[in-house]
Amino acid sequence: MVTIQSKWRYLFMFLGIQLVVMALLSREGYQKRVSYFIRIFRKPDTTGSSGRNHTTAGIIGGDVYANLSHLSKGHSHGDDMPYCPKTSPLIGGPIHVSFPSGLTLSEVQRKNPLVVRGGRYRPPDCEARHRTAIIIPHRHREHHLKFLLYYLHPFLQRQQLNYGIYVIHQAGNYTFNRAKLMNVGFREAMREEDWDCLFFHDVDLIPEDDRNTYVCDSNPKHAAIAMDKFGYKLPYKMYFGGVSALTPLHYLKMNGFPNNYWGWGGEDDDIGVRVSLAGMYITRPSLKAGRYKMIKHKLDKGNDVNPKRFNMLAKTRQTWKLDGMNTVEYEIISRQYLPLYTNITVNIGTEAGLHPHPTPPPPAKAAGKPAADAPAVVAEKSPAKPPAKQKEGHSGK
Ligand code: BGN
Repeated sequence: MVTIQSKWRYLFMFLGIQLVVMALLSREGYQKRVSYFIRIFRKPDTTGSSGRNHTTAGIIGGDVYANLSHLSKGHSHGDDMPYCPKTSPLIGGPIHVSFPSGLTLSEVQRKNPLVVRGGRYRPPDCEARHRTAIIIPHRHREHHLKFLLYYLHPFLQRQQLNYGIYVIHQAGNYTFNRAKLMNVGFREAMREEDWDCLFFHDVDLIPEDDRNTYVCDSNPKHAAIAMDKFGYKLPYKMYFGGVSALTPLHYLKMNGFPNNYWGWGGEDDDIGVRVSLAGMYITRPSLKAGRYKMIKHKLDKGNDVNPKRFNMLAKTRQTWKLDGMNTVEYEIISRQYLPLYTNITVNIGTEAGLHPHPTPPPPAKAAGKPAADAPAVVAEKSPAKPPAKQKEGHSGK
């Protein structure tokens, strides 16, 4: 009888303990759920000045300027400076990216006191292990450039790089040519400094994690692997667009980028194909680190979709050695060493060449009528439909 009673007692005690444990566990779950909902409804910090908060995909992001406040101008770059550590202690992982209205270039300048003329920087307290040039093709995107500079400068400083930012600005109104501008950027940047890595960077892509280090790999690297516009994953296996990193040797081995893709699309795929044709392969950071936010915009004027891109891409195997760094022609119009970047304005000509022949004036005008409405140089515009097959590929070079 006694034993039966004590058995019951133990059973009740056991059930009691179970109940208490269950209550505690459910309370913890409840707290998690409550704090999850509180975070969803909390207004995001648009100034980016405080600790950490959430991006649209739910990843916690910190202020990109947070780790930089203690760096000061005080140090001089002597011979006795130690090398920076292999992994920068300033790296913080996810970065909160937002686009507050009212940001100005002078505000960006104020927040980056250690950046010098031409958009150059070296860590003040150690000798950088890497020298990286950022090449940004550009036209009519001042608004995007301002945000990119706002995020990129501190991002690169956190990585303790010796870096320079080059903006390659296409002069005139002829169709945009992203890849040719990259070739110009490569040559002009290498003329100035012995960079050991070049990052070819779209103006509208903001890196969201500073573990995505802007240094080169032993093979060409595709850095923009997880963009918000593609749901933070690669849109297709061979994608090489947005941001890529090559050493000067990689670049020359693949004869640089193509010069003949005028307008939107295909040039990045051509570059990806060149990588493998030159006997190299594409490396990538992790999906976690290679995250980018794209600044939303409409398709630009002067950058219409290139209807020739399919045919051109089909011929990369035949064309890559004939068109690229070995044939690039351009004229530098100006080179300005601005506080936050080096601005190189360049004439890259048109599909008809660097100095297309002016079309002969129509007979009536030649016979004495003033030709006030005739432009001095008439540039051929790319046709809306792909022309006959033999005209594809090399256009005017
Ligand atoms: C692809 C484009 C790329 C572009 C990506 C992402 C082409 C060539 C088709 C054979 N490629 O479709 O240039 O970066 O989409 O937008 O259009």
